[in-house]
Amino acid sequence: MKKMNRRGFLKSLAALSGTALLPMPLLAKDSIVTSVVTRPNGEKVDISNWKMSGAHWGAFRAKVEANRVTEILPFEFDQHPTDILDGTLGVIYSPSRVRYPMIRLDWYKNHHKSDTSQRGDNRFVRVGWDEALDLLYQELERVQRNHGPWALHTANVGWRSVGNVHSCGNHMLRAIAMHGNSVGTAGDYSTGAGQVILPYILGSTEVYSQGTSWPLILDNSKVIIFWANDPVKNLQVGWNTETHEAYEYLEKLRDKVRDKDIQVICIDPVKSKTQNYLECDHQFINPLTDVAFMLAIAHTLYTEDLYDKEFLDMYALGFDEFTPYLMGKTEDMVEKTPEWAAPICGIDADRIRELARLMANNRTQLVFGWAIQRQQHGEQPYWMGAIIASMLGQIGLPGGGISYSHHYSSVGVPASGASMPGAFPLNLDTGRKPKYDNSDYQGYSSVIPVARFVDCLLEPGKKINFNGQEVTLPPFKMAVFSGSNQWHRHQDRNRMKKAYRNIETVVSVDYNWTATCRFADIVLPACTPYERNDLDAYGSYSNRGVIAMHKLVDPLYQSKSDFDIWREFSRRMNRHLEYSRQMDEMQWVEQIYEDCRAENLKKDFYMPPFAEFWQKGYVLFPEGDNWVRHADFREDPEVNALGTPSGFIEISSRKIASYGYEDCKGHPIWMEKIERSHGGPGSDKYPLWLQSVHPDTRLHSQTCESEARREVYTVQGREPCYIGPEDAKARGIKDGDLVRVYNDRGQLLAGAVISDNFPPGVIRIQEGAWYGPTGPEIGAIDTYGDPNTVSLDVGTSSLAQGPSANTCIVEIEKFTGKAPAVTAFGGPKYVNPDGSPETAESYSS
Ligand SMILES: Nc1nc2c(c(=O)[nH]1)N[C@H]1C(S)=C(S)[C@@H](COP(=O)(O)OP(=O)(O)OC[C@H]3O[C@@H](n4cnc5c(=O)[nH]c(N)nc54)[C@H](O)[C@@H]3O)O[C@H]1N2
Ligand SMILES: Nc1nc2c(c(=O)[nH]1)N[C@H]1C(S)=C(S)[C@@H](COP(=O)(O)OP(=O)(O)OC[C@H]3O[C@@H](n4cnc5c(=O)[nH]c(N)nc54)[C@H](O)[C@@H]3O)O[C@H]1N2
Ligand SMILES: [Mo]
Repeated sequence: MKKMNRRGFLKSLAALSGTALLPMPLLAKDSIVTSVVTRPNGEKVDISNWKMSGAHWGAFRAKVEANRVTEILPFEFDQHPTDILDGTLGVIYSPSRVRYPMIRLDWYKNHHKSDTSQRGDNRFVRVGWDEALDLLYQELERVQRNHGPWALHTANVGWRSVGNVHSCGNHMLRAIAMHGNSVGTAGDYSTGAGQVILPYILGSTEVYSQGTSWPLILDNSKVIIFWANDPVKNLQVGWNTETHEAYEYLEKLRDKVRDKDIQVICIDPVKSKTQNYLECDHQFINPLTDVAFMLAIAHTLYTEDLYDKEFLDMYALGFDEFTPYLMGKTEDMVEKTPEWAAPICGIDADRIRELARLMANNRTQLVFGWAIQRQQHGEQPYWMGAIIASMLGQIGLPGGGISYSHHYSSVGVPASGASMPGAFPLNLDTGRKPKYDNSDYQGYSSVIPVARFVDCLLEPGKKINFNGQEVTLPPFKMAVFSGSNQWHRHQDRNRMKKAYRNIETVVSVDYNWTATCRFADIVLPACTPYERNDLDAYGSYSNRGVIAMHKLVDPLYQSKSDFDIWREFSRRMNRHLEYSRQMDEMQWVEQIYEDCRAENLKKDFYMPPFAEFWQKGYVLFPEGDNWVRHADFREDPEVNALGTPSGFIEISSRKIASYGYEDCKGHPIWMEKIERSHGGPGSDKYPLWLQSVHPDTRLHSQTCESEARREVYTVQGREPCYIGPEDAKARGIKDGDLVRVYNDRGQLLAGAVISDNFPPGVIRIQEGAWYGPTGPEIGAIDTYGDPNTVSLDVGTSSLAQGPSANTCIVEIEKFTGKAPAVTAFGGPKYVNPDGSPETAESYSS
C-alpha cells in the first residue's frame, strides 16, 4: 500500500484509531477525514449532517435548513481553500438569477425577422416552458429546413459548472445532434495559440499535460523562472473540483526562497500575487515584448558558448536554420543582441546577459503561464521558450526544462493513477442519425476556430487561414450558447454589437442573467449545480478521488437542470427515451459511479458501493509516484519519439514554413504588434497597456453575480482598475476615484485602485467583470467595468487564430459628472407583449 503523507490523512488516521480493529482492509486508501471542522471565527462545528458539493473553486460542505442553504464551509480535506468559495451562496441567491423562460420583446413579436438593433435593450417577455421550448424547436426546424447545418452555431467550450452528469454543453450538443448538424468550434480561449503551435515543436499541446512533480522540482531546481505566470492566483480554480494541493508545494517553495536554496524570478510587467507571496525576484519587462528579450537570451547563450550542443544534436532539429536569423544573416539582417533587445523589452543589455548566464549555469526550470500567448503573435513566445530550454539542454531532467502548465489545476501534484468518472455522452449513440441528416455545408466550414465567431457574422464567406487549412466563415442564422458567457469571454463589445445585428436568433441557457442573456432572443433558465444531484472528479490532474454533489435545494423559480431542459426538447421529436437512455438523474449518477468503480477495482483501487459513497460524500485515493516530463524522450529519443513531424524537438519547422504564413514563419521571429504601450505603435495616443488577467476574486464572470462577494472588491460599486502611483498622479486620479477607461473601440467606467505592483504604463482590469452598457447603441459606455469593452478582436496569427485579448492599449481619466447607474446585474426588464412593464397581474401562463 502506498504511503500517505498528507496532513488530512494524518488527522484522519488519528481519528480512526478507535475503529482500527474492524476488518476494513482497504479503508486507508479511502481515508476518513474528521467531521468536526473549524469556522473562520475559530468555532468548531460538526458537519456530519451537512451536504457535500463541489465547484471549480473547491469541494465544500453546505448546511441546509428548510430548503435553504445557510452556510458553506470548505471540504475537510482542502488545506488551502479559496475566498472565491465565499461567492457560492451569492450565486444561488443572486438577484441576477434567470427566473423564467424569457423571449426578447421584438423577437417575441417578429421571430427571426425581429429588429436586431434592439438587442441589449434588455426588454423581455416571460413565457411558460412549453412555449419557450416550442419556439426553440420551431426555430431549429426553420434553420435546418430553409438553410442547413452551416447556418447553426453551437458553442460549448466554456467553464460550465463541474459535475459529470449535468455537464451542460454535453446536454445541449447531444440534443441538438439528434435534431440536425451544426457548426462547431476548434480550440479554446485559454490556450488558443499554445495548443496549436506546441504540437509542432514539442509534440503535444503541453498546456494540458501533466508536468514534472513538484517534489522533484523542489529537490532539484536551483533557478525557477515564472514567466508570465501567477500560480498563487490561478491555482485557486481547476477544471474539475479543485483540491488546492499544489499550494502545499508553493509553501515549501517559499521556504526555499527564504533559505536561498532556490532562486525564483518572475518575468512579468507587474509584481504578481506569486511574486509577493514568495518574496522572490521580479524582472520587469515591457508588455508583449518577450520574444525580443528571448532572442537576446538565445543570442547570449549562443555567442558565449553557453548552450548544450550535444542536447541539440541528439534531441532537436533545425537549429542551423534558426541561428542565421539570430545572428542577423537573413530576413531583417539584424543581429539579436542584448543591445538590440534592450530598448524594445525595457531590460538592460547587461541584465539580459546576466539572466542568460544564470539560466545556463544552474538547473533551471522555466514555467510559463498562458496570458503571454493570449496576444497577437502569441505562438512566438512559446516557441522561443522551447528553443531556450533546448539550448539549456535540461529538458527531461528533474527540476529542469520547460513547463507550460504548472499554474493550472494542480498540475505537478503526483497523480493517484486511479480512473476518474465518465460523463453524460455528448454524441449520438452509435448508429443513430439526426432528424435532419444533412451534411451539406455548401462549401462553408463545419468547424471554426472558436474565437472567430464574430468574424463569421461580419465577414460571412471570407476564407481565413487556420493551422495549414482554409476555413470558410459560415453566415450563421442562429447560435446556441450554454455554459459559456460569450459576452464576457469574447473581445471588443462594440464590434460584437455590430455583428449581432446580422444574426437572426440567439439562444442562451444559463442560470444567471449575464450579458449573453441580455443579448439573446430566447433565454432558458437552468438551475445551478447546487440544485441537482451529480458527482465529479476530485482533482483534474492528481485524480485524487470522486466527490458527491448532493442536491442542496430544489431548483429556484422555474429553473430546470440542463438534463431536464434538453430531454424536454428532445421529446418534441419523440427522442426523449433515447436521449436519457431511459435513466433519470440519480440513475445516471449511480451508473457513472459504478462504471468508475469497476474500472478502479481492476487497478486495485477500492471504491465503496454507491450508497456508502453517496452518504459519505467522497472517495479519496493516495498520491502516486513522482514523475519527470519528457524523461522518457531524454532516455531514448528513438523509442520515445515526440509527436512532432520529425519525432524530435523542432527549433525550425518545415511544416509551418510550408504554410507560407507572414505572421508565423518557419522559426520564431520578433514582430511588432498592431498596438503596444511603452513606445510601441499607437502609444502616443493611448499610452497605457490594459492587461485583463484572470481574476483573483472570481472564476471569470462566475460569482460576479454574488452581491456579498462584490462588496469585498468593488470600488463605488464598479470593478477595480489597478494603476500605479505615477500614472495615477499624472492624471489626477486618487485611490477610490471613478475612472473612465477608453480607446477608439469603446469606453467603460471602473473604480481606481492605486497599487505599487503596477509600473508606469501598465493598468489591470480583471476579465469576467459583467458587461453593463447604458443601452443597446454602439459606443454606449459600460457602467461596471468589463475590459472586453475595449480589448482587441484579432486572431493571434494565421496559424492558431486564437484570441488576442492582452494586445490592448488605452487611456484613463478621472470621471467627473453624474455617473450612470450600474446596469450589469439584476436580470431583464420584464415587459408585456405590448412593451408595457409587466406586473404580477398582467402575467398569465
Ligand atoms: N479580456 C480577456 N478575455 C478573456 C480572457 C482574458 O484573459 N482576457 N480569458 C479567456 C479565457 S482563458 C476563458 S477560459 C474564457 C472564459 O469564458 P467562459 O467560460 O465563457 O466564462 P465563464 O464566466 O466561466 O462562463 C460560464 C457561463 O456558464 C454558466 N454556467 C455555469 N454552469 C452552468 C450550468 O450548469 N448550466 C448552464 N446552462 N450554464 C452554466 C455561467 O453562469 C456562466 O455564464 O474567457 C476568455 N476571455
Ligand atoms: N482565480 C482564478 N484562477 C484561474 C482562472 C480564474 O478565472 N480565476 N481562470 C483559469 C483559466 S480558464 C485559465 S485559462 C488560466 C489563465 O492563466 P494565465 O493566462 O496564465 O493567467 P493570467 O492571470 O491571465 O496572466 C498571468 C500573468 O501573465 C502576465 N502577463 C501578461 N502579459 C504578459 C506579457 O506580455 N509578458 C509577460 N512576461 N507577462 C505577461 C500577467 O501580468 C499575469 O501576472 O487561469 C485559470 N485560473
Ligand atoms: Mo481559460
